[in-house]
Amino acid sequence: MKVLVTGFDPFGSDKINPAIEAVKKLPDTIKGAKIIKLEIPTVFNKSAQVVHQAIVKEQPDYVLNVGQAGGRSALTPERVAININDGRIPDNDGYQPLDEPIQPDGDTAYFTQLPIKAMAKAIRAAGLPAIVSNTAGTYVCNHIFYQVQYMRTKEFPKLKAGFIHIPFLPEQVITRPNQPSMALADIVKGLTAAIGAIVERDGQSDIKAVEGQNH
Ligand code: PCA
Repeated sequence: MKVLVTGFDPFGSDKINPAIEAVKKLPDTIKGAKIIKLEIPTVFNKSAQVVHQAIVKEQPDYVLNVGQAGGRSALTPERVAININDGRIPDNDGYQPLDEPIQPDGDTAYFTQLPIKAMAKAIRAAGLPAIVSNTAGTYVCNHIFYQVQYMRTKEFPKLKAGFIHIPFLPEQVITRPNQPSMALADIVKGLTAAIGAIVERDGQSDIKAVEGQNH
């Protein structure tokens, strides 16, 4: 089995992105699955081109895109990607779409094929906080999550794909008082546990567990 794991480069005012830092440190195999690691740009559309090329080249069974969610205190597997680009800030190429569909002929939203509840459980079993998230935002993270789902419907029907957001690193919150952070080694440990759950649940549906939220 092969899992393509991507991490974004730094964006906005940050000089570092925990996503690519953690992805680089993942083991080369997890529970027997080969892990392919790829840095992608925090750029609308270009990020999707880079991931598309890698899917064609590597033919992975799974794609897991990883991104920073500053302000979150837990690792958060994402449930749903929505068909909207709405940038709070410009991307790394200076493009700031407002309320544009990602794919005019795409579905309004796609649910992930990943076992997000099993992933959250595995992250907690590794001693780290996890929350199933119901929004990946409207910036490049939701964009890549949506684009990979769209590619799946058009070109790669056997692919299973999804997204996980991760917190800031401690050094990113030195000048951001009262913001949560997580050590890089812990993020790597949590991602490894989450990918382990993906590999273990292959061919099965997600576990039944209470992970819903009122708001
Ligand atoms: N986080 C941003 C884009 C790149 C990243 O790591 C997001 O959540 O959209």
